[in-house]
Amino acid sequence: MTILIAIQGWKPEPWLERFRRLGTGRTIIDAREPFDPAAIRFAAVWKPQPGLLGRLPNLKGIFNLGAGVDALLADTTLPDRPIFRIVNPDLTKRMTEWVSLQVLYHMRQMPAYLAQQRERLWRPLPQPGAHEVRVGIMGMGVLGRDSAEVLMRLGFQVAGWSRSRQAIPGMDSFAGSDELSAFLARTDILVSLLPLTEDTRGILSRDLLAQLPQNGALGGPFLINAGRGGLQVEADILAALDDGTLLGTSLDVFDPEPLAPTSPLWAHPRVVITPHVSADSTPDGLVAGVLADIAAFEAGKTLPNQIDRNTGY
Ligand code: NDP
Ligand code: OXD
Repeated sequence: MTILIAIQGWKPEPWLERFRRLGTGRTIIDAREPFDPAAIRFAAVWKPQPGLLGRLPNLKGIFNLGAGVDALLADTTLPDRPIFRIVNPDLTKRMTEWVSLQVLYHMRQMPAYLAQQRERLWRPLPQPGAHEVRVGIMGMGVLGRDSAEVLMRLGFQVAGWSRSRQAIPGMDSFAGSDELSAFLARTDILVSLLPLTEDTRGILSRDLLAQLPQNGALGGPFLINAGRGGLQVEADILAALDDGTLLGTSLDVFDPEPLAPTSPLWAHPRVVITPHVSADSTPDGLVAGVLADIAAFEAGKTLPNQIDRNTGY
C-alpha cells in the first residue's frame, strides 16, 4: 500500500528516511515529487498544501504527524476520510517536561533571581511551597492529564478543566463553560493545553485573565500556553502584564508563527518565549507508531486517536 508523505513547516527528509526504513513492503511517496494520485491509499501529513488531499481518489485515511489538527481541518477541500492524530508517549513526555519547567520557573521566581544575578545581588525571596500553589490545566486530554499527574507528584494543588468531566484521583475536575469561572477563581498558574477550535479561539482573553485570583501564594497569577497561538489574545496578555493582572507568562505558540520581530512580547521582562518547541514531533519517536496505526486501520481495528471533525479535535 502506498503512503504519501506531505510535510510543510518541518524538514520532510528525516521523515521520508524513517518511513522508508521502517515501512517494509510500503511504497513511500514524497509529495514534493510527481506521483500518481490514484496510487495513494494513506497520507502522513503535517500542514499539507491545501487541496492536496482532496485530489487523492483512493485515499483511505489521513495520519496527522502532530497532536493538533487545526491546520489540517482549515483545508476546506479536505476529503471525508478518517483522520488520526499523534498520541504517543514520546510527544506527551516532551510536553510534560516543558509544562513542568515553566510552572517551576515561575513558581520558584527564576525571573527575579536571574535579574538579581545580573546585579550580583544575594537576596533570598520568600518562597511558598508547591502545596500552597494552585495549578489549573485547561484541556485535560492526553497532554493535560500527563502534566497534571507530574505536577501533583511535585506537590501542586492541581485542577483540570475540559468539555466533559475528566476525573483523576487527587485532582479537582471542572467541566464546561458553566464551571469555567469557578476553575479560574482557584488557579494561580493557568496552563493551557487546549486544541484550537471554533469554541476555543481567543479564549485566553482579558476577561478570562481578570478572573484569576490576585491573592494566591505567589502574589498574583501566571499564564502558560502551549496549546495554540489562536487561543490567546496577545494584546490582552500584554495589557494584563502591564497593569499587574498577570505576573508573568510562558508562551510556546503564536498566531501567526513565527512571532513578528516587532512584537513587544519579545522584550517584556516577565515573558518567556519558546518557538513552538514544547513537544516536537520527531521521526525517531513517532514513525513506528504511525506505521503501526496504519496497519491496525487496514486490519479493520478501531483506533483511539481518530479525531471528531464535528468537535474539531
Ligand atoms: P486531546 O484531544 O487529547 O485533549 C483536548 C482536551 O481539550 C480535552 O480534555 C477536551 O475536553 C478539551 N477541550 C476541547 N475543547 C474544549 C472546550 N471547548 N472547552 C473545554 N475543554 C475543551 O489533545 P492533546 O492533549 O493531545 O493535545 C492538546 C493540544 O495541544 C493539541 O490540540 C495541540 O494544539 C497542542 N499541542 C501543542 C504542541 C506544541 O508543541 N506546542 C505539541 C502537541 C500538541 P474533553 O476531555 O471533554 O474532550
Ligand atoms: C502538535 C504540534 O500539534 O507540534 O503536535 O504543535
